[in-house]
Amino acid sequence: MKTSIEKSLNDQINAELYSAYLYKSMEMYLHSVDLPGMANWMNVQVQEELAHAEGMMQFINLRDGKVTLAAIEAPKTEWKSAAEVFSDAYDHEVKVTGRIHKLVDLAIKEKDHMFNNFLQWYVAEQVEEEDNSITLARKLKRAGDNVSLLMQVDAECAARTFTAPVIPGTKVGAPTAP
Ligand code: OFO
Repeated sequence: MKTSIEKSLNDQINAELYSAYLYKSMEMYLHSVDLPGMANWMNVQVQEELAHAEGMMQFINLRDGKVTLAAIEAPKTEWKSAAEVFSDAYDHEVKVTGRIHKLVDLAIKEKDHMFNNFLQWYVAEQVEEEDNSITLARKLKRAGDNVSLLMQVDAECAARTFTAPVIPGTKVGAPTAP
């Protein structure tokens, strides 16, 4: 794998781990304001982000590259409301989408078709990542200070469970051999 690709993918691993760290911080904030369902939703999101990073690490290893872990930036720790949390999550996902698209541009520039093919799962995943957070951000904005509506959204979020995503070409989410 070319050095430029190895470096950019290592940077993206750091960004995915930062996403996990940011969502963990959001989870802790939501616990602190007694919204355990939304905290659960964020906990699932943390696990998703770790799976995204793991898939990239496995891809680098498969291509005989080297994963180099770097410091993870400290996340924001306070928000004004749950609505602000999910609105921030959406803005963050839009940024991540932009980063993934830049990686695709690099794969095309370097004519690395394996890398491009690998990235397409992440391109598709970002549609869901953006939609999940904007849907909740909108619901919470509509709920405003209405406690019963807020509790309704919290109950919905409590039902979210983690299923490891299946990332093609990696062992992430792959069924274990009998
Ligand atoms: Fe890894 O997709 Fe969210 O950040």
